[in-house]
Amino acid sequence: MDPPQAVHLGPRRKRPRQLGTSVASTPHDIRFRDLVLFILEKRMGTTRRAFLMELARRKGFRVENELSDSVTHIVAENNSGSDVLEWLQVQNIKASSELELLDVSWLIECMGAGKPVEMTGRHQLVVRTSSPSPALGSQNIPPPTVQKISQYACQRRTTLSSNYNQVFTDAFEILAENYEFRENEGSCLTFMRAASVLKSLPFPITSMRDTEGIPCLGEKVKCVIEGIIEDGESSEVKAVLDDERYKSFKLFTSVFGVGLKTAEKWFRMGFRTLSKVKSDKSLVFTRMQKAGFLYYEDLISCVSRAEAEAVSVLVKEAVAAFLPDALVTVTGGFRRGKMMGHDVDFLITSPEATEEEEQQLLHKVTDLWKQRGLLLYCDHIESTFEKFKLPSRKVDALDHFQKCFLILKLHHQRVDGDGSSQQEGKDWKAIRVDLVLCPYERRAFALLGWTGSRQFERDLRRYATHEQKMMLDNHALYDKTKRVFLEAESEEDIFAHLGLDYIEPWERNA
Ligand code: DCT
Ligand code: MG
Repeated sequence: MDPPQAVHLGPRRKRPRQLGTSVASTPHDIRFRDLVLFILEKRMGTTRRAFLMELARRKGFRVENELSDSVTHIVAENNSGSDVLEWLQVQNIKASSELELLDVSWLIECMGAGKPVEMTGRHQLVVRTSSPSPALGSQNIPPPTVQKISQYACQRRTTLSSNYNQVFTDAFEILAENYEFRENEGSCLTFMRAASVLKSLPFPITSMRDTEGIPCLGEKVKCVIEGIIEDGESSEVKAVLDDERYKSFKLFTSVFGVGLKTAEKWFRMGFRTLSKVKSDKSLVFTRMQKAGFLYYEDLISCVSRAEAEAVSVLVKEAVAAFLPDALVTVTGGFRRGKMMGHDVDFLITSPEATEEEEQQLLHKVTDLWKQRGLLLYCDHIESTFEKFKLPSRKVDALDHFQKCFLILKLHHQRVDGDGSSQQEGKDWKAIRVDLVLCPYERRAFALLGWTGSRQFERDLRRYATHEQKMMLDNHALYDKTKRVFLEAESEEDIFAHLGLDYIEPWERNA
């Protein structure tokens, strides 16, 4: 997880109210010239309309202030097709047969994708029949339901670029982390779910009214939202950031190999700084913690995308040296489009390898790096995978695939044309790398499981259990009603088995 940032809106800021009006005049380049949008204010409200207009323009859409003949798409919220036609009639405007009447869900999906998405039946507004309107085509599709935000992250699209509620989500993540440090699992989950749902909202919350109808926002959460709206900051979050225990746990768990148990122990022993911990003669450190201290500075400075790509080249070369047909895929945050990560995760699988070749691959790869002096830390976990084991019931269970947790030495890239030597002394950076190896026929489950985010994974499993009577983990999907394992060649197959719309990796940043 990325370290959450301090929440601060400055002293007693007034509610940011006139959202659209102040910014709507900024010119934007039009990228999609075939579409001319008009957003209906009726039942949507001025603020939300202004916000959506500005957002769409920023994403390269042409959006008209007034309805005119050039408009090709009308976007409405909480209106049926008949409502929109009635409104057009009152305005004395005749709807041409080319005019598309769409629910706001279409626009929101376009915003997520950064381009126009396909218009399907669930987006198109239908006209109540009795007087069939040839203008609107598709008569067989059911009327659009008002788009409800799902309580499951796997039914929401959460991209990185559009968190309009970061001031709230940062606050929730700090509170969740504090509850995690205090081993209060329930409250931790409450705030993580709240953060996750707000990350997917297509508008910023500016008043308590905006929270109506949004799932996962209980009383405790709403209290924090209210505090931030009114005071610009949360007093609870401030107290946590000042709390001795929180600060110590945050510091101690920033060391690779230090979990809650160790942090608790060091805190109880009265330690408050890492230098005091390191110099204490009575403490015994694990091999992992020793490496954690040794490469501390490198490991807390996050891995950039460029570094992840350089590591990817190293991994692909090494794997190909032993199993040329193996597929190597970057998973985790980088597959979801993140620019920074705390490590680089890889999934490796081979269609042709024998069981023995497969079992030896990761060992051969790490031996090669050891010979080349690139292996700073290595922990192999052997496979405990069994073909017919039912998927785990635990939402956070670790999988049974063979894997290794590594720290690799990544040499800095030479800058062309720059005659001077690299920075004084050290010309490399220590990078955390996870390699996971799975049987070829399980690659879709492993890929889905290792792509994350954690909240997305938790909700996929929760959804499978509670909505479909199925069991899902990183190895398999089991249908409890039919008592069969469902096979999958791709992530799309798994979503389809679960009856879910496909969510792209970059939309899984829940
Ligand atoms: N994962 C999981 N359950 C776990 C650990 C990991 O489902 N107990 C999945 C979810 C994300 C993926 O594996 C990679 O995990 P991390 O590297 O911890 O997360 P990340 O999303 O890649 O984020 P970061 O940028 O911090 O590495
Ligand atoms: Mg990762």
